[in-house]
Amino acid sequence: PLDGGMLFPQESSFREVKELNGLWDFRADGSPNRNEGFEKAWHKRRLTESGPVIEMPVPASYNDITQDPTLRDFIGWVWYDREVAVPARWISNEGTRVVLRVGSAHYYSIVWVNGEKVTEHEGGHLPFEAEISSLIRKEPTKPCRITIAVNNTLTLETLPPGTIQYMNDSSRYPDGFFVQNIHFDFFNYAGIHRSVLLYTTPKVYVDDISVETNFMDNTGLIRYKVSVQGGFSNTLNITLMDKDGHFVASSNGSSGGLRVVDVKLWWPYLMHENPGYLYSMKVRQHAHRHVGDEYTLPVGIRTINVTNTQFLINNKPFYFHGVNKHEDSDIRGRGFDWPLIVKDFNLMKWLGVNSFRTSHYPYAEEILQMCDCHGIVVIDECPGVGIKDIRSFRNASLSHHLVVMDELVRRDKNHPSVVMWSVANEPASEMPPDFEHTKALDQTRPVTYVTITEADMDKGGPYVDVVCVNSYFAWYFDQGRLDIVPLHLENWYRKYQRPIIQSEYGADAVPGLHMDPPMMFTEEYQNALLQSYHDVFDQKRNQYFIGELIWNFADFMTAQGIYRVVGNKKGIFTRQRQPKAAAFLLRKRYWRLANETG
Ligand code: BDP
Repeated sequence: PLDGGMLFPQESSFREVKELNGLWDFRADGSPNRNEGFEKAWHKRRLTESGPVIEMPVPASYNDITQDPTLRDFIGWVWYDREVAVPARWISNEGTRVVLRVGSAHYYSIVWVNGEKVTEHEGGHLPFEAEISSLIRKEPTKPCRITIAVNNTLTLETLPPGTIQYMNDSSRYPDGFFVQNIHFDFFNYAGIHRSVLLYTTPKVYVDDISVETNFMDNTGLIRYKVSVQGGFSNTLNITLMDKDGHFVASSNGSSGGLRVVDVKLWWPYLMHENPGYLYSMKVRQHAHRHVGDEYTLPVGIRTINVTNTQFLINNKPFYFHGVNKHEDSDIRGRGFDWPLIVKDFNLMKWLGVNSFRTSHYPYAEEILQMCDCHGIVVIDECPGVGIKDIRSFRNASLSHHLVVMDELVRRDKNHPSVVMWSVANEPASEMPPDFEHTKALDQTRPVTYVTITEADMDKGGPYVDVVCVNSYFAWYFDQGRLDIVPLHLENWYRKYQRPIIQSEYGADAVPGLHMDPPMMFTEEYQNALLQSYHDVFDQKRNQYFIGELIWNFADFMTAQGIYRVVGNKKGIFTRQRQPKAAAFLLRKRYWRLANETG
């Protein structure tokens, strides 16, 4: 089990947040053994003192920021550093706890403050933090120096996994030549991808909150658990307010229940005229001889249930019509970017999307918060992608996979928008991943994994609550032959007598390429392929078939290869978020589905 909670940093009368985004000093360690930074202890001084630096924006992937191809394709340690002025009141007040938090960095990170190591963390896409109160009080008058070293090397133990192959044949390769082998289809962007923050809490603080919700007739029920750390808390008051700030219910103690009369349920957008209804649960603790603390958690009251044939939200059948996404865009790579996030939400609403899957890793918390508010339903996926080597998965990555699921559930458990966990995408199908662990972590949500189309090989289906299947008929198989689509889909949907989501299907289209009759890579072919799948979906809807998620919302960057023309072009929007013809087809379909399925 993990040590402590991971509540999203929040400002209140008792807490402050200071963003450290902007320009950091940066250097990639290009030394032959990629280890000069540690040998020369770059963290002991400002990075400018150990050699040349460049400016690097945080948050952003570093890969596409410069004109240097070696930085784009760099593998190894990169170093970031900056100084920050810490407010005097944080230092002088011994009752203030100061925490340094990194929203995510890819892949392995080590963090120092004033030359002292404060934490290290394995894995991208999830936050990590360290309390630094005593360190900043050691040298109260000096600015505080933060150094972060990040290594993007993928191994058989990382998620996603990867291997590095050295080419020793000196007649064919220069000295030290190596290639990285990966089995996932997106660029291995690296760097500090989400905000770096300093935040404060009182010494005795609300460390974690968990809620589970239910309802009966008109009464909602919230069961909560609160953990307080740092000392003894005298009293814990819980107050629930509605959207307008009116009092609804209250309770005391570290666990208990709140009854909500005339409950307003959290509904997905398009199912109800008030989608995404959120209550505010204010948790206040009063500690003996210390300042109190307060944290307010948005809470949506809803239930999720899966029957043999249906996915139920608040006991009503829910049909997923949505997209798969990536955190990906020009220049910033996987770096957090508000304009992009808001644009994507606007595009999803324009399309009539009611759901998406966080393919193939956890997305920023701010995105989930927006989904909570807007009533957009999320399938929350862990970075278990590209697991093709069965032996390595069983031995090495499996234990790491469990920790990543722990971290994912800890971070996202309270989001009403998150309705299902996805433990892996297309793992070697002979070796389905461990579902029981995730089930034990969260009994309130179904668990799935995403399988590929070889129907007879799939072994995971029987274990999951919902079967998610990716198919690329008439694309990777039987190229150009749309007439085979119905037969193959039929084989798949017949296999399991349980709810099925078509979790991926699609075709690359190079925007502006036209041909009629349609040929592969044209906008016409993308449309025709989608249409041939839709015809089958429409026949299957209401008999096990509970959803369709297009691959992909937008074009995205990948490694270079003969299958990819500057990235994957299966987007219905370009990487710059302009529509291809398929976006209009989808838009028509999704709004029709919205009217038919409620
Ligand atoms: C699927 C993968 C996805 C790829 C897609 C494709 O899940 O990550 O991008 O194929 O090939 O199998 O476009």
